[in-house]
Amino acid sequence: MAQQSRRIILLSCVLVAFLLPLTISSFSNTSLCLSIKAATLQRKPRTARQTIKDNRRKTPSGKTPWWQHSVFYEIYPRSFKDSNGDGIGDLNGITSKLDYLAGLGVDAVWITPFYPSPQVDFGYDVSDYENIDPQFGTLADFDRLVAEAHKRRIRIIIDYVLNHTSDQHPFFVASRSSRNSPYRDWYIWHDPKTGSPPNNWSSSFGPVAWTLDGKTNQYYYHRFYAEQPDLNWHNPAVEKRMFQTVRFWLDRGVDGFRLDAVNYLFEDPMLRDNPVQPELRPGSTTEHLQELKYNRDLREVHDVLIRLRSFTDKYDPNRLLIGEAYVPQLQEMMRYYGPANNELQLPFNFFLVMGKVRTSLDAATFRSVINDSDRALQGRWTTYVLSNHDIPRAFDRYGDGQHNEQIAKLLATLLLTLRGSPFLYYGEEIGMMTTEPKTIEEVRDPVGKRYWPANKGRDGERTPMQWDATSQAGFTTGQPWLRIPPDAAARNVAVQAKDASSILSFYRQLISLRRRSPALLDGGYDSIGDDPRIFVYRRSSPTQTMLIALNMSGESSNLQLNGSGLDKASRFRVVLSNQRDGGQQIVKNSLQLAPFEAVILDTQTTR
Ligand SMILES: [Ca+2]
Ligand SMILES: [Ca+2]
Repeated sequence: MAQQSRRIILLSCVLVAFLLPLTISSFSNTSLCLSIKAATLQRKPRTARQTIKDNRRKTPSGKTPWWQHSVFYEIYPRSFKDSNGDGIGDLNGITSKLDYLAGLGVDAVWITPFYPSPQVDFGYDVSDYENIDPQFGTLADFDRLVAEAHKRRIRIIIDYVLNHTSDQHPFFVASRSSRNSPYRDWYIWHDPKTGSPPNNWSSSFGPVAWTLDGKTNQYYYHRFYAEQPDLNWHNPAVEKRMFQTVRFWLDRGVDGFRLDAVNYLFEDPMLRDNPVQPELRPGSTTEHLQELKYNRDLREVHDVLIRLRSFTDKYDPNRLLIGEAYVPQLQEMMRYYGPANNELQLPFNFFLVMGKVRTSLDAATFRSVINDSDRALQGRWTTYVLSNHDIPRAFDRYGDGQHNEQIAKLLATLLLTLRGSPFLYYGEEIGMMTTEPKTIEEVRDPVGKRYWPANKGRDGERTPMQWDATSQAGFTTGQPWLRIPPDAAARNVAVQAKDASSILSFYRQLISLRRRSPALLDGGYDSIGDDPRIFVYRRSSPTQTMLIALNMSGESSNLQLNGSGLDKASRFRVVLSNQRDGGQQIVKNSLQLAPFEAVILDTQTTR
């Protein structure tokens, strides 16, 4: 669950706050009978049987970690491929498509949560961290997925929700059963303040972050839904137990973790009120009515991340930690690398999906955001993301309705040639569109059900993968959990695989080019010039220089190649373009770019 979408729904939270109180039903009191897995966890022997051998490349500066050369691909498992006809995608479905992913050139797959869950927040409310929800398969299916992926040199990243559990997790069931429960202090409980919540903290999902539990007459804290109580990370037992789960999955061969909402792990123990700043920004919604001074990005978060990194490094330094922390400033993102680069290897960089650049295909805006990002990084490695399970697809956000195919290829060029690891979102490679539900009856995302019609939820960007032109797009033989988008008969993998000019073929060419280009893999980044229509940048390694020019306008525009400190090379070879045949054309001085043309020029061979 991403903070960005949490922000999006805030307005609707305000709207419905008075109509639909976020109360929770009372749960059964049989909690003491439940077994707590903490005490019974069996540690599996550590094994390297499933890991991929270190395949780091040599670079002049030494070995480069695998994730720095990897193309990542996010899979929303519910929507990728259904293997058993129940209409819901599953782990065996993913396994059946590994050859496709290998053919595309994907190096690592991030799978969003598949754990047992009441699905209040579609899997981000976990009721058992060491199992698979039956609708997605079994642990044996997971092991097979890892083994088959590794055979194809594809790494597996799983989602890990550290901030909160489901309210049906045995830890919370025990915690709420009694003030004297040994698990009471695993969550954040507090007495009412003269009949009111303990402080003014708001929830991302609307309005109040505290819910009163009638049985014990105390409030518990939940940054998100009331059904997602926050764990108390001040309690060392919580950290110990959650790290055990990390080991559980490392032992199963996972190559890394994407840590959900990781900047919310800690709260001020004194529970001080957040400063209220109604003027914080125009159009403010509940979250922005207060500065999250006492419940976001606290120093203690970094202490845990240092210990977690040490934990995974000790296990195997090739395992990766990626963190989801939507933060408003680049400087805050930088803190997640750690004071000695000893926290996350890859804090997510969301600055291409925040603010003006999120919807505006504009050269000056992209140049500014990417330059700022590159400056702040000071050489550290980053990620770039244009779409994910919480954000309407880039295809629609930037498409002008006339040149969408070319724009999709231009965006692909950007994503795969920047200095950072690209994260593709499933279906992006065929230009899948955001298809919102038309009626509330069609809505499946709990967010959309709760806040319709002010917020239609995130079903639109989670529609089933479009594999072929059959009636259910090859996604399922049954009834799909979400309607297949109407364009699936024409826009699908099977059709595009046969078409050399398709978006899919373009992604394949780009990924293949990136794989064999030292400049695109490891080179430095410099933005060039200030053309209002063409975003130009250079990627340079000691042995190769590539020039990337993206015409982000609907007008034909002239790219000046000489002068302007562009490059000393006088001749350039067009390696790849979304609108002309690459590979042969040699250009000098200048190049006329078609509307939304993207070109990659090689200056290596023509010096
Ligand atoms: Ca299924
Ligand atoms: Ca928390």
